[in-house]
Amino acid sequence: MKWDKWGGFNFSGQDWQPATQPVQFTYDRLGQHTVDLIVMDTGYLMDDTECVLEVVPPGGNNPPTAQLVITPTTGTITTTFTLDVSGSTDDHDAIYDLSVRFDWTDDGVFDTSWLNASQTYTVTFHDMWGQFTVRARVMDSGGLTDDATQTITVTTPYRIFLPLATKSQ
Ligand SMILES: [Ca+2]
Ligand SMILES: [Ca+2]
Repeated sequence: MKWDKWGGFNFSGQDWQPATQPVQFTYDRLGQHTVDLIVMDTGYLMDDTECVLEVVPPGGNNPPTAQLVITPTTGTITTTFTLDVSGSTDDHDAIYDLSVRFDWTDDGVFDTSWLNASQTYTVTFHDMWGQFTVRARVMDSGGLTDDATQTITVTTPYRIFLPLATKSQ
């Protein structure tokens, strides 16, 4: 039996130990950690499994406070908007331990995967214009979240003429 407390299925350098022997791990990082286990029988057949544990600070984990800054707040369909959530805070996690995902038009469907909150991201609205609410969801290492939104205005650099049908009487 071998254990990997960091969840990488990396058992190198470990000796097989009897399955009856308990093991103890100490973590120096808060948050969720995956623990892997591989078991071998006397016939050298193996199986593995994993589970997730969470290390919480004394007093428990509190959700982060999300902050979203978009520059500029008004642009055209060729404008590159820069999104910055690095002002978000958490009681125990540093900014690079926080994750963020964006819903560009606040339609309830997030448009990105989880990204590192310490970096800035950009978006361009090529084929949509109007006023949008951009939603950023910030998640701490314990899986707790907070949302921040900002409204931006995207205009077309040219006028749109809708086809006009007149009905003859
Ligand atoms: Ca927290
Ligand atoms: Ca969306």
